[in-house]
Amino acid sequence: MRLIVNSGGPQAIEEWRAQFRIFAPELDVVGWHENVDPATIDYALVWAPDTGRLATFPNLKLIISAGAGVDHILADPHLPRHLSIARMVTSRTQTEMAEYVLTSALMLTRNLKRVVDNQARRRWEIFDSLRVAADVRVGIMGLGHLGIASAQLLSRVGFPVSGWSRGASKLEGLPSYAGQAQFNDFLHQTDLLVCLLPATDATKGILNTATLSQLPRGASLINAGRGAHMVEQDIINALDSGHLHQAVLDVFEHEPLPESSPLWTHPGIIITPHCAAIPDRKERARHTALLIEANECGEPLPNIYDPQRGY
Ligand code: NDP
Ligand code: OXD
Repeated sequence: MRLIVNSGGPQAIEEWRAQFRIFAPELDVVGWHENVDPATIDYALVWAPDTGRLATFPNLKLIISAGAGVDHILADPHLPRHLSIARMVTSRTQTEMAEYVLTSALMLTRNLKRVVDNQARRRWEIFDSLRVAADVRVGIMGLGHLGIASAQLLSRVGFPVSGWSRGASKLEGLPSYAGQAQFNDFLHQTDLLVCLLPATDATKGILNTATLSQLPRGASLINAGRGAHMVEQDIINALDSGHLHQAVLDVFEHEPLPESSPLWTHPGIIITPHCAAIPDRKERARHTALLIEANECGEPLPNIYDPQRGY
């Protein structure tokens, strides 16, 4: 059985092979850059495949996303639509994301960006009043694997947490809101908005002026969903007007974020380079091996992209 891997570039292929030797020694692992007979490919583990390449594998059985999102795969207009796409969501992905959101929430709560900027200017500034987690109501957009894990961790630390999703919530013991009808009610009671939505037609540009203006003045934002969720100029305008206090942004419309982007130098923005949750190759090889084994046995696979829902 043969797996083709497009994740981490040619320099990563030897590590992928080493990991698969542990978790699926029978698998023949080839790199995306290698010249192989397309008819011999059974499985593909991919991040952003070149347009049309997946369609050249006539015997492909399953596409496995190297990440939790699939937007980078769906972007291919020649994608073989009859094939299932498995999303890479592991317990490690959930832990990494939850800890990213917690770290960011605490940085925003304690105004750490301002402290670090002050250090660069040798400025000793004491803030009048300190906030603690219990003072900051966190609202999480998207209550899937990552939203729920983040909600649970933040809640354990003392943040009052609520969530918003498309359908009925799975947030046990915490307030939640559903659908467009309850969106504004959700925003009105949110001091720190966290976006962990998938990129779909319905969520594109959702972090815009209309949404942000429903938050209480002085609220903050964390976006670790996708860059496509943000109207970047609307976020800058909300920060400049003081309606939004600060933002931690991990994902961007164009990645890497271009050097010319005004987001880099905005005093109210902390930028991280799309690194909120990246399980290591060992974890992803282990998960991929389990998926392939289950698929070969005809068992149902977890976290399959649903084209009807769009995520
Ligand atoms: P899931 O599919 O498990 O959950 C998605 C959640 O979003 C669900 O609660 C769903 O609602 C909700 N949702 C979808 N569409 C809408 C809508 N139109 N309105 C309201 N709610 C909506 O996804 P994951 O938690 O596994 O991942 C979420 C996203 O996180 C990924 O798609 C990816 O973009 C991003 N990500 C970012 C990473 C990073 O490093 N920055 C790493 C990994 C993922 P319902 O519960 O009703 O279905
Ligand atoms: C993912 C990501 O989708 O890293 O896993 O963004």
